[in-house]
Amino acid sequence: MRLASVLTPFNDENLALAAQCGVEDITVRYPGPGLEPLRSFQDRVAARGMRLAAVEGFLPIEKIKLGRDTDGAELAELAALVENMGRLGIPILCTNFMAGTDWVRTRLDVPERGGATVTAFSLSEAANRARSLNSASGEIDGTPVSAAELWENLGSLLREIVPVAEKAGVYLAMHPDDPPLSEFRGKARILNSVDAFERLVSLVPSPHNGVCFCQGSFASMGGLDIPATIRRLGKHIRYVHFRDARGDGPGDFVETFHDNGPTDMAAAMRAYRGIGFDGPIRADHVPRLHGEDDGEPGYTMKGRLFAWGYIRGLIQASMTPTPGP
Ligand SMILES: [Mn+2]
Repeated sequence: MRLASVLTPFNDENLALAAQCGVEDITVRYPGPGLEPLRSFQDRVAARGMRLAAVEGFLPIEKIKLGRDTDGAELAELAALVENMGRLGIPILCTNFMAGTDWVRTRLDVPERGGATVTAFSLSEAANRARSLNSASGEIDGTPVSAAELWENLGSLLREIVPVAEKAGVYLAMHPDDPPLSEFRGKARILNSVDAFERLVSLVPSPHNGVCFCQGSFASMGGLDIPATIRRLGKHIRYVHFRDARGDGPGDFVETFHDNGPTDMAAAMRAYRGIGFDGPIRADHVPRLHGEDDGEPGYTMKGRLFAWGYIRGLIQASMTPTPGP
């Protein structure tokens, strides 16, 4: 397993901090069309002795999700991205299939340990206060879409893009809906359960049609045994977002420090090792710490420093067999 991170902002200071703290793999948000923007990121990451391992976020697939890519422009751009990643040896493209939003929260300032703040979601508050974070479009448009339509659009996409990914040597990793609701503001959500992920990988069976195991999103589905779920999805897991959430299911949860939630994170790490997972495991959303009041919720840097150390410790501990009684 390789300790991974996104850097926000992606700059020389944060690249240096990552390299110093033992981060091995870096994720970048989609920088736009063409080989050169990716190559430029890759060169800066490689100069610090790390690997550019994944692209995620801001992908050109918003029309595809809604079945409106009538001229195929988005599909062509996505295929070009996959091919360029293949040329550069960037192994993982993390996608999601949330239509009209990216991740959504209703609060951005819930107190966690020592006054650090985290994000939370409450369905009862969502009518007025929902904010879509990290969204390419920014706004939640009002066009309804059904689950059947989304599955159809997803199947169409995978039938086109999985062969491109196979040829390029790139692994697609689908992120769960966050929150993993069945519907949000008139738009169905379909990647909201373990069954849904088994359906996803069966649509176009291939090692290149895989799963991003966003542990916090699975935790907020409610009632799941996380290590058992990791074992159930097993070989399909290509990429891990490591975090935790506390609450009563997808309509009411709050994020936590990586070491302060309900999930047995050490057991989760042993489960990844047990399934033979050897890919990037990325520190996902982090609390906002003292002095970071203006930072992007979930994506400030001080909490990430803490998360890197904690995750690196768990990775190393997972290599050692648990002593017997
Ligand atoms: Mn995630």
